[in-house]
Amino acid sequence: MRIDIISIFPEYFDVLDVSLLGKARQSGLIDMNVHNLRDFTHDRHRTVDDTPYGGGAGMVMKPEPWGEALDSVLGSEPTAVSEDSPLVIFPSPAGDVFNQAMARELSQEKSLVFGCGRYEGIDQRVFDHTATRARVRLVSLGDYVLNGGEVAVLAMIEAIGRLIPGMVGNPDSLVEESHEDGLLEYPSYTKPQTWRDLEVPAVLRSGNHGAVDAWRREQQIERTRRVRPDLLGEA
Ligand code: 6GU
Repeated sequence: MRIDIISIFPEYFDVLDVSLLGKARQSGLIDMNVHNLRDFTHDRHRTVDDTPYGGGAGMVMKPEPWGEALDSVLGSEPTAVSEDSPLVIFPSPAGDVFNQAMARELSQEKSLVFGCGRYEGIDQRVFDHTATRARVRLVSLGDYVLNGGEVAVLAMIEAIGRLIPGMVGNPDSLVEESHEDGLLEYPSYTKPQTWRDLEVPAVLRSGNHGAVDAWRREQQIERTRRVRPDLLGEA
């Protein structure tokens, strides 16, 4: 998968060199390219924002640097938008909420472009123009406000990257985790059997695989009912 990221803080993405994703980059499974939006400005101050038309608080990101940055990533010749067009994702609290199903969907893409906004947002025409030559989605991490899209994109790339075939050592570990079956994960235990007077549940030491599976399922349902009843309808 090719991933391009456009941001005024490319340093945010240095952490993607470590851990599992770092290995995926070294092995060529993920080809990631971070672009500094300010490299697409032409004034001495490398200006990327300006005051909003219509007034109001804060600053808005100017369209010109975004246009040039996206031209450089997508190519500047006009092309018809199709299923095969790159997918450009703009992280935004106004977008569709990111979840495991979306991560799985996005892990199938050949090319993802992330455009990280800051300040009060990006000039609307950047979205409108990009939609004439690529597929465009606004995606939110949840109902709270971050200062910019960078941290949201890090979370999305980690969730997407680990679903790319060849990424996680044991594919079973992907199946048995929270959200994959619409339920939260069951509690896990390892040795020692007693720790600070706390015992590992007897059923897990019984050797009865049917009983273990039933107990785990029950725990998943109970935990989901308690913490995330909204998920139970879907599962
Ligand atoms: Cl994707 N961006 C920003 N700026 N804030 C957010 C978000 C995204 N998701 C939740 N809050």
